[in-house]
Amino acid sequence: MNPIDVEQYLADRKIIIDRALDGILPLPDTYPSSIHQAMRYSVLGDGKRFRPIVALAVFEAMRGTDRMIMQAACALELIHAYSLIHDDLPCMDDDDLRRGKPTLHKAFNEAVAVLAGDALSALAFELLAATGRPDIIREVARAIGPQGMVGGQVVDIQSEGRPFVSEELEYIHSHKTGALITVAARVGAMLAEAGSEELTALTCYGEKMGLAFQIIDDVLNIAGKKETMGKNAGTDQEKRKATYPALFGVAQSQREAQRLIAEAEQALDPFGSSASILRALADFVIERAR
Ligand code: GRG
Repeated sequence: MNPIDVEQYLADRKIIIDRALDGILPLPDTYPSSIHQAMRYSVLGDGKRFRPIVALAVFEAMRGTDRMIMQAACALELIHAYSLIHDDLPCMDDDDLRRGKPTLHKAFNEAVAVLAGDALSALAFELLAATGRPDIIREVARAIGPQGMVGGQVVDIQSEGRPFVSEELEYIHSHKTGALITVAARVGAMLAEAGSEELTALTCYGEKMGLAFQIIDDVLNIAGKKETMGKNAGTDQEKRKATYPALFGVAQSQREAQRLIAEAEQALDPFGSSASILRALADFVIERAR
């Protein structure tokens, strides 16, 4: 079998997802236009679309046929964009650069940024409702709520500038970032009607890969280039954030991410060659420079 060109795969998928997102987001001149312009500013353009790509790739590996998959995948990207907007606000990480351009509150203002996040969340759940699957709506709501993404962000903010232990760090990373990547894998599997053993294996894949994703995000914040990443580097150290490199150093953090990715790929063993693209996505997580 030919080796997978994962960069090409991601680029091809991004085009398809962006076309769908463009159709889903209200036109920029829809009244009140400032909020619709803000939503489009944050969602469209740069960004890897990793979460919807994971959902689509799992769905295809499980030979899913439900035509609502694209709506569900796009809902995950809207939620991700919402989390980035709020994460960048002055009351959170206070960043001025995201996806190679000024953060939303810099380009518009803080009120519009808060409201654009709220609006993207509402639109995401409208899309999820269109799947007709209350189980999927519940899964996503739980993954991003106080026991998921919001919970991780709360502990992240509270742990700034004070000593922290590895258990706390794992909690932050697996919740603020891992939960959405895990639920992306689960949504793809659930819409494809995967069996319970398959769902368990794909959940493990998502959890390990999601944790590794944030560890590499931490490493890139130290070792990455602002121009490549489209966001500022060095900010975690400035804010004395709870990160893997702060606790273990860069080299050990990379080894930990590699170990997690090996475990994520092990979880795919039962699927054989039908999960090749899922393995390639896992490898991308530790090889990425952005
Ligand atoms: C949205 C429910 C909800 C809650 C808001 C602000 C917040 C609570 C959570 C923050 C979560 C957050 C921003 C975690 C960081 C995740 C992360 C690694 C972002 C970067 O993801 P990439 O690299 O970015 O996929 P692109 O730009 O490629 O999409």
